Amino acid sequence: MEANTVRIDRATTPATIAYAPSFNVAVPFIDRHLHEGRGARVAIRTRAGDTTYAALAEAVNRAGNALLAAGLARGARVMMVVKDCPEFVALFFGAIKAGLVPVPVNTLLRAPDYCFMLEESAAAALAYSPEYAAEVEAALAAAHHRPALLAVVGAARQSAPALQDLMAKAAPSLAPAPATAADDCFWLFSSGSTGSPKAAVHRHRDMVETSEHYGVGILGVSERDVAFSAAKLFFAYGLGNAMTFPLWVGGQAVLFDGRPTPEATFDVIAAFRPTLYFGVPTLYAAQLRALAAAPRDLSCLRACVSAGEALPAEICRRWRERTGVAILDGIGSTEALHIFISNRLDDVRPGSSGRVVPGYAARILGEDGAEVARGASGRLWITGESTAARYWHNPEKTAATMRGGWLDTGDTYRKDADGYYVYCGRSDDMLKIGGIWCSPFEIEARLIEHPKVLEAAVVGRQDADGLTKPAAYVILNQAGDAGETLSEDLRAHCKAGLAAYKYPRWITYVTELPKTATGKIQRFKLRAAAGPAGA
Ligand code: 3UK
Repeated sequence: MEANTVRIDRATTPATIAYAPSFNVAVPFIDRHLHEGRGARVAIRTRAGDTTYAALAEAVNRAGNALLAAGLARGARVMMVVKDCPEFVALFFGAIKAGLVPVPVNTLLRAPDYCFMLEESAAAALAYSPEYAAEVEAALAAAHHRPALLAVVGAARQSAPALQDLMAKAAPSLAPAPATAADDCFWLFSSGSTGSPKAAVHRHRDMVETSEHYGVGILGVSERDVAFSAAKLFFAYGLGNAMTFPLWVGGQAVLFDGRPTPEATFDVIAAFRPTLYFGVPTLYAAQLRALAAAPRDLSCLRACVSAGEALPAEICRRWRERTGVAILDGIGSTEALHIFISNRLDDVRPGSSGRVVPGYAARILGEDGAEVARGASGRLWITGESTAARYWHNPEKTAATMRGGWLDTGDTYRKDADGYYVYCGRSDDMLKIGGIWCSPFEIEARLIEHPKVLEAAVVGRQDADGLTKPAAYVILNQAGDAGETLSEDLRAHCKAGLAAYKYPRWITYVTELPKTATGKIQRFKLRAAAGPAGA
């Protein structure tokens, strides 16, 4: 096979995918479209204008050359704190084409998070959008590691040149660095309940596998599709939705750099008329409320997708009733790269994650490690060709989570009599808030930093939409300080020190916390006390 090509046979289920022995994935995602005559076609649309496939391919080359010009060596990491924009795509694929490893990270984080990620990745380059300069530059000042290259995606700053200027000076053509389908390609950080985030190391083939098995196989994405994802590109979910899927089939991506409020997402849909829309349950719930107040025309959509956390059956039903379009709930993960169990266009079962996506296999294991009987719940393990090879520099976590090609999701699931998978909760204390990972330990640590707080415990509680949000139980140094004024202060304190979505929605003042003999907080007791819904 010719270098950097992939042969797909869609007559089989799942599709059969064969890679050339020499394979750099930037070529089939970007350059292939020029050979297939799509150069003049629009690849990316934004409020600022359109980018054709030809312009994108050149931007990819220029970004790759700009990184190489700074002396970056093969395999060096390029950390990206970049909003959704065409330069994100140029940097991501430019790095890959140049033999470097892009590491896009959550743009909602704070300086200490970025400081850790800089040191953990020993990033040789760091690119950031000016919107995040305060947190990123504070992280740079604190970090024990300094990238060789800093670049601002936008106007130059005192501390860093503009990526666009570096790209303008760089050569417009770039030969793909030699690689294979199984070589390291990019990283994505994933949070754990304790300790620091860990970087899942993905391979060149992983984006091809997700695009074929879920993108083409389940969604039927094609050249005619226009994809819009409210979930940003730095999430594995958004990366697939609005970058890899459309670019795989020669379709169009709509990139929106603002905050995905219901109004803003509806305005984007009205302006660009996407065929595919990707959201998270919290946003669908808010959008339903907005639609009840003022109807919007969503007739351009042929499918909606939800992931990140379980979609309550009621939201799924109400969305279809109101819009006429189904929401396909599916479960994916950073480690698997995208969705591996999903509902289908012609088969939506509200309250279920659907069935296994062809190309993946799933097992539900009991405490004894054996598969449970049909209908019983257990721990969900999955396998497929898109799963991360390992966590960076973390052999213990890798060994515990990735075994013989199987991945421990950490989720409890049951499979019903018809083969549909039903989510039953996490096997650990981790929370998903608006589809984004959130560790209760992190919120507790922040609360305890407040001078009035002695101890704190955080658990998930369901709101009126059936969606999980953090609830805090707090012991004060002086019980008399309790009250709504302090609660407001504690929420502000959390928003300032943590990614804003992590603040506790409910604060209850208590005089003791349930603990084990060894002093560990018994979160299950607090969860039981909190109960579901409302309050
Ligand atoms: C939870 C769900 C119930 C579940 C993701 C689509 O969410 C993604 O990746 P993350 O690494 O989190 C993975 C964990 O999130 N989860 C995700 N989707 C669902 N739980 N129903 C769902 N539909 O705990 C899972 O283990 O942030 C989602 C595509 C790519 C992704 N990375």
